[in-house]
Amino acid sequence: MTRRTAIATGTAALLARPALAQDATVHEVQMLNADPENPRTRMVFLPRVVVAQPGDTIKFIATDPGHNSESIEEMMPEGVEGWEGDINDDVEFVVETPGFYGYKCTPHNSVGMVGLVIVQGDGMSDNLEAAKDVRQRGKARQIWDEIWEEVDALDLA
Ligand SMILES: [Cu+2]
Repeated sequence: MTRRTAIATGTAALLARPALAQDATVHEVQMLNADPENPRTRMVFLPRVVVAQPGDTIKFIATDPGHNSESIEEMMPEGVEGWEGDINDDVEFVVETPGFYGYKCTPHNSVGMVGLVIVQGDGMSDNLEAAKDVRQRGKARQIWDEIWEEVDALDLA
């Protein structure tokens, strides 16, 4: 039993917290050397676009070796510090703030191993233009163009 659970037991005011945690979703994103459905597409996060709610967890899984997940500083909602996973390690991040969260695999950014988490809620679009305006290079630029097209096609209202 965790300390928080122990404290919450029998304390009515704190019982809302475990209930919230129960509703939260864990979104798994695999770090892969190739897309299983399209093996010619190398170095991918799968799925590369995740739509989440505040309180959800994004779990990056080191399915294949040689990858990590690191948030892109200029592509975080205001006030969000982000995350930096080590190579070959799973990393989890709990999203609290609505907005657009761009991230990359540090060694494979230039070959387009990037992804996006969208957290719905008030103020969601506040950093959308700023995230889109970040200058991308190489294959990453092409992949971000595809991702933003995907975002435009989603009904996120
Ligand atoms: Cu990688």
